[in-house]
Amino acid sequence: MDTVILVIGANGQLGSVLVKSLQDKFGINNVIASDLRTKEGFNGLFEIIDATQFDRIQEIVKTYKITQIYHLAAILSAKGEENPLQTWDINMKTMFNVFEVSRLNNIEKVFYPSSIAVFGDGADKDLTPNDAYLDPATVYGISKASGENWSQYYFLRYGLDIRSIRYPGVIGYQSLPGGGTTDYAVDIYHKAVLGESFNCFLSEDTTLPMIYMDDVIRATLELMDAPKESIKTRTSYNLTGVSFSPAEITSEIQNIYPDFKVSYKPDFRQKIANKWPKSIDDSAAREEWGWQPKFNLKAMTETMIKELKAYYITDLV
Ligand code: AKB
Repeated sequence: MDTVILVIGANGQLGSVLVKSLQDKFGINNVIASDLRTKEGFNGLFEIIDATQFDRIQEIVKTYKITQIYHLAAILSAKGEENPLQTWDINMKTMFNVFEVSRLNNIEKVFYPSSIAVFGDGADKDLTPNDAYLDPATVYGISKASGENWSQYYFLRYGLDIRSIRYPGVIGYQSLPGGGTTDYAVDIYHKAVLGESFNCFLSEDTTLPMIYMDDVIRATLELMDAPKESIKTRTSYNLTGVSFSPAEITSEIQNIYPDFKVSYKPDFRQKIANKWPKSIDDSAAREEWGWQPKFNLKAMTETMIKELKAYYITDLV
């Protein structure tokens, strides 16, 4: 049977890059991208799906004979705090719809992203272990901690093969994040390349776990490719690439743009970041399915700046 993949939330920061990689791997006609709105210039198969609508997901699954679903739609940590009950409703409803449609239609594999937002003060901040106590302080984090347990439940009760990674902050040049606490680490590169100064909403010493886009896409595909027997963790896997603070990323950027200036004005997002790990122990992912990050802060910075320069130059011509 051919692998036919549905990506829900395909227009987001990760979705837009992941869809391209899935198209390269499985063929453009075997990947159905979906989101609330179409995306200008998108190349491939696209369907409008509001994932709060069970029937719509089921219709697309049946029409295209979908075998795998990547459910990337969610309201993130910072945005989610604006309306906690609505965030809970959307994050949980979309998740249950995907899990139920998958169970009822014998979907082979489901990808459900979790986040470092599941951790709170009950977990060690340094090298946070995979099985740390989870006491998230944002509604996004609560929804993901709960979603991890539901993933495990669907696996144990129904045998649904759901796989999950706790994403750290994702940094890439191809797309912009929206509504997260780690978003500054993408914006800062754009400002540097545009020759502008940057005002950071986190304090200069706020260290958080992050990962470069190429690494996170590779991790996601490697996890989905791994033999079922090697997936021993059915809640979610810790995963990391690199940890740094705003001061450290600034100094790395200043190696390329010595005049780049950053000021600091912590806002409500500082409180969210203060609850999160500084670094992550991802040894379970390394041992169980061979995870190895490739990009450190220097390599990431050089690539981000090179790619954004090319992007802005093309855009300006
Ligand atoms: C956020 O900041 O909310 C996300 C995340 C770490 O899940 N980038």
